[in-house]
Amino acid sequence: MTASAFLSEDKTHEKNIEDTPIYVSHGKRRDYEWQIVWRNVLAFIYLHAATFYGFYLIFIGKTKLLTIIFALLFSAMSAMGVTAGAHRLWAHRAYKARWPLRLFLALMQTMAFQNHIYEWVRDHRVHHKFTETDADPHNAKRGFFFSHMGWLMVRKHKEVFEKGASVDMSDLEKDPIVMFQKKTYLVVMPLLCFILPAWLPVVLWGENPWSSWYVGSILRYTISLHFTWLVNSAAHVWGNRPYDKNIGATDNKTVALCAFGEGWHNYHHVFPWDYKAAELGNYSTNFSTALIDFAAKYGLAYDLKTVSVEMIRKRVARTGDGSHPFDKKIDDC
Ligand code: ST9
Ligand code: ZN
Ligand code: ZN
Repeated sequence: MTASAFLSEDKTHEKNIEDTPIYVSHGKRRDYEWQIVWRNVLAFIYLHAATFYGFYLIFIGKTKLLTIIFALLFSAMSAMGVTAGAHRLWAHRAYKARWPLRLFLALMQTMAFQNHIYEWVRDHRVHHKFTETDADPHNAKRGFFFSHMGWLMVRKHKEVFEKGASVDMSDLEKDPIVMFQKKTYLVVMPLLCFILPAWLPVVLWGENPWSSWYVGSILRYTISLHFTWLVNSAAHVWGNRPYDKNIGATDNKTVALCAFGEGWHNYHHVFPWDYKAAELGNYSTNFSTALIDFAAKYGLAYDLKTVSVEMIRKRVARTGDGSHPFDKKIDDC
């Protein structure tokens, strides 16, 4: 049989190719070809080169200890804005917060420059609703690099827009603090995320401007981004699945430590409304819970939602991978 005869006989195959908008070409899906956003690529190249220079300034002793401590504290505060604020409060409504706490968290979240709350929450809700599908903005099925940071350097998959439109954002539209942050973000964010941390060390303890910029601003920001991104990459690959072995998200203690309690990601995907975003562990692996509990003590946070032990036990027995302490107790009997 000649090749042309073979093709003419294989009508179904031809039809499938024509009818299917997404096809495999040289082992790659066409709709996965990256439409690179060079502005972001260049920004990330600068951030990483400048971060290495920041490390160099530390290693050659050109940076004051106070600046390093300041960078750590600044990272921790901005992380709280993301974890306790954008994530647990605004994306998942896992607790309620009075306006002074919401204002504080919105300021901290602005210091973190991970997009304004509205955009952050929209992407995150879409991630939960369509996890590891084409509609997930950082679909872990597209590889570690894509889910870690690659997704911020390319145009989004069309399914993110199409299916993402079904996500209800009306609660955020009713929050004046969120909408004010959205409106003023392009002015306030650079001031809080880059200018303030570069300026304070210079005026407060006479740091040289180079160290202040490269360590206080840039290095601090880049490391915080990577720690956050680990939740989308590492905690969708490595770790245990004590609550649901059928999903990609994992419980990963290292990520929990780096991301202020957000690494218990298998639990979080199964019970996203729990304000602790974890079942086990203590404050040392979950600073964000410590902050919410502290705020609750003073009435600033309230209606904290969590999950009953019974419900967790049932879920572990039904879909867990056997790594939960409950399973170990059963084994011991
Ligand atoms: C960053 C975010 O790093 C990190 C998030 C991590 C989340 C982790 C979660 C885990 C828990 C928390 C852990 C915290 C730990 C903290 C520890 C710290 C020590 N649904 O986006 P556009 C529509 S950001 C529905 O421009 P393109 C919408 O109409 C880093 N609709 O798409 C939109 O218009 P508008 C810094 C959606 O053109 C329109 O499409 N930031 C959705 O494809 C266009 O949207 C950057 O690097 C949706 N989900 O561009 C900037 N999405 O907004 C990166 C979009 O007007 N971003 N639409 O309503 C960009 O430059 C672009 O977004 C792009 C895509 C190039 C990536
Ligand atoms: Zn996830
Ligand atoms: Zn979440």
